[in-house]
Amino acid sequence: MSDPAKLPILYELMLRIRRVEERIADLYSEQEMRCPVHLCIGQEATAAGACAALERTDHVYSTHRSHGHYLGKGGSVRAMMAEIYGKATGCSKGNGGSMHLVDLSVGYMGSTPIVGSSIPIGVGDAFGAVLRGEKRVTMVFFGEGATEEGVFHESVNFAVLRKLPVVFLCENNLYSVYSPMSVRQPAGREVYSVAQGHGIECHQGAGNDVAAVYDLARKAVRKAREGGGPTFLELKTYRWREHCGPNFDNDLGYRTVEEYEEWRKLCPLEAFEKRYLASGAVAADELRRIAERIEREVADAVAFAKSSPFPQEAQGVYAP
Ligand SMILES: Cc1ncc(C[n+]2csc(CCOP(=O)(O)OP(=O)(O)O)c2C)c(N)n1
Ligand SMILES: [Mg+2]
Repeated sequence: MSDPAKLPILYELMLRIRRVEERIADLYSEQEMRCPVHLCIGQEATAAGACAALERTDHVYSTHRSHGHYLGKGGSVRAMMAEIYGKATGCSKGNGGSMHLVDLSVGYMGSTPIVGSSIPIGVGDAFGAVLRGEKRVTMVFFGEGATEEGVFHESVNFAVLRKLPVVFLCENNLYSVYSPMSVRQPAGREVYSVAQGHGIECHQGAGNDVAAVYDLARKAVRKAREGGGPTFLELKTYRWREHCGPNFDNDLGYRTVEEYEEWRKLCPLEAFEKRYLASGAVAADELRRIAERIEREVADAVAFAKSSPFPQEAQGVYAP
């Protein structure tokens, strides 16, 4: 780990994502949240590690699986929860829901559920930053499924050609809905190797190791900021719950229980605690205080969301 002082914040970001999403899952059956939710439980380290390498003024683009990226970039727990409840106090004024979060004040430029669609928007944003002489870096999150879309290749090609300050961050959780890699891509071909064909610097890493993610992202962000151009990072991880919704779906048979259990053992939070408590890099007391603070935050956010009013009419999404 290149920056041990960052460890507590990495833990805090991961735990916040985990606990917020677990609360969403607990409350979902009340049917007060009327939007679909794509939970990233199990994948928290990619969002936390990558976003921690960014400045507040840097920009992030996200996908249908948006909560981790939003919270990682410093989005408000209250505003996200209220958005999922469809309330006027939500970060998208209650008109977006889980898949359309936005918070310009923290550089979270938006999430969209059309797979691959935010990639060219992020690249265009980076192009704009260069044209205006702004030192901003743009990080675009997407799943490995999005790399199967033409727009991904067009975007990477353009970013390489114009040496744009973009970090392409691919969260490879092995599945696109119920389809494993084996029915989508030739055996033995790594996702990053396809990106490499565009002449972009590529790295593959352990997506459940938050310190490893942070180190890879930090290098890529620094290079982008210094005018060195884009980087593609492929981070291997695994979603624990169903593709869409609060439940577990191992009974469906599209993946094996053995595979799930293997990845369950690679829990990013447990791995962090095991490693850094043992080494003395973080103190148990400090982690407990973080956990207590997050419990209070989550309870407060749910109460805030539930007690907030619904929007009067659908307005203000595109023009604040
Ligand atoms: C253009 C487009 N095609 C198909 C879908 C349906 N869809 C929604 S999420 C998803 C899976 C995407 O997989 P991946 O990019 O790996 O992200 P993950 O869900 O694994 O995080 C698909 C196919 C969509 N939303 N948009
Ligand atoms: Mg996937």
